[in-house]
Amino acid sequence: MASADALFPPGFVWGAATSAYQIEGAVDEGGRGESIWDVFSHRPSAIADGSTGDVACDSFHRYREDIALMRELGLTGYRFSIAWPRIFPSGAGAPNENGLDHYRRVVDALAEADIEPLVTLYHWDLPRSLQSRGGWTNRDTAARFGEYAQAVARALGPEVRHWVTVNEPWVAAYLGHLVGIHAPGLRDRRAALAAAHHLLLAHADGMAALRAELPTDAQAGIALNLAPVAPLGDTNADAEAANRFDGFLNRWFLDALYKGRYPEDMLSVFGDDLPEIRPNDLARIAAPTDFLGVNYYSPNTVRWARGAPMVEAEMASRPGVPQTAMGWEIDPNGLHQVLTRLHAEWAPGSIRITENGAAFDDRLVDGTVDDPDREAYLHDHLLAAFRAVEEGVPLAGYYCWSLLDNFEWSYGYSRRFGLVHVDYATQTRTIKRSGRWYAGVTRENGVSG
Ligand code: IFM
Repeated sequence: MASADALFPPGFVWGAATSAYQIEGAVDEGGRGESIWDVFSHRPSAIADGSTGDVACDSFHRYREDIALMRELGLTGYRFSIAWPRIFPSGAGAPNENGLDHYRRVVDALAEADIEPLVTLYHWDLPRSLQSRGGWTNRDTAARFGEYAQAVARALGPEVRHWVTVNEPWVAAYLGHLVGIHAPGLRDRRAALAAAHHLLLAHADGMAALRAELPTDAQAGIALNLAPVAPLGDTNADAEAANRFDGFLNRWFLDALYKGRYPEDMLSVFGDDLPEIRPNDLARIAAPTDFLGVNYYSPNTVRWARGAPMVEAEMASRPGVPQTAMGWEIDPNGLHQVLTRLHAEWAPGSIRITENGAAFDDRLVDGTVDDPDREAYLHDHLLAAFRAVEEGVPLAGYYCWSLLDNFEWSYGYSRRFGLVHVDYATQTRTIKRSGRWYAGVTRENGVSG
């Protein structure tokens, strides 16, 4: 790559992200208990290709090889998650030192490689035993999460400076409890709303535990999946549906976290289906954080759909807009919109793009993967992020989703997001063309225009 003309601020973190269930495998090792994803992925027809995360990328054993790849990519940051059931195999009691030791080793290896860890505590693998007590529909699960956060912070706190409590509460609540295509596979509006509130309470309890355990210079926050929402047509019905969808996806979480209240319009949309919200809940949820994690992939276009669950809106596609292999529209401007709106309306003190990337139908041919579409996607989204930085958005880091091809939830291994290709039969890793290109970005601290 020629030298960059979109140069990011000094010290900007260039990273890649993964999550435990998507890469680790080794589900029966080190005293790990079962998670809701072990149960769900083994259900017939739950996963498109019939696969599970039992082996995944085997990163539990191959983390040193993966960290060597990170070095080749020139990463300065790595976002990964802790498997809760490795630490609390049955959800409560004493923490499992074997599980903590695994992550101590990972963090030590990252330190040797001079790569800053960003640890996510909840990336969807709730211990099965907590699900049998109601999971996220039970308010008590937030308190269990607080204990888990405390145990992990106590073990890794001196070395790990950056923490995410909960990843994408919207996805965990709605895909897991309303649409039923993620664990635990429920289809129940009240369960979904309860889960959404309790996941935010878990964030609150997690933040309190992190603050109590970590050195004062540690930084913690939450990661939200955010997107601009636009109506498909020019009718009032579509415009109102888009506003409700925006309330459901973006404003519900951001107003709670940054304004200490849920949006009035959405309180009336959800009505009596909301769970108990106690007087102090919102003040706890809005306790200050150090940064916001933004996961952005695509804008959302919606149209009014009478009777569609939750907000009477359904997703649509704009004709002629290119899409990734997920069927998600490619629109880098959406990232710029998300970042500038966040800065204007909720003003987080610091932002990290904790996920951004794309699935394409990659092919390994003669030992190489030529993926110009992913390179273009990343290039254009980085330029969009750079524009936001120039306009004053306090962006401190970017983590590409994902370091490796991995278990893409209900799609199994049929969707590839990695900078690094994984041959699942042999576990051979191959850096893709986009990975080589990203190594140039991390080296130059920027992109050329
Ligand atoms: O793979 C997921 C990740 O676990 C959470 N955010 C979106 C990614 C792509 O679907």
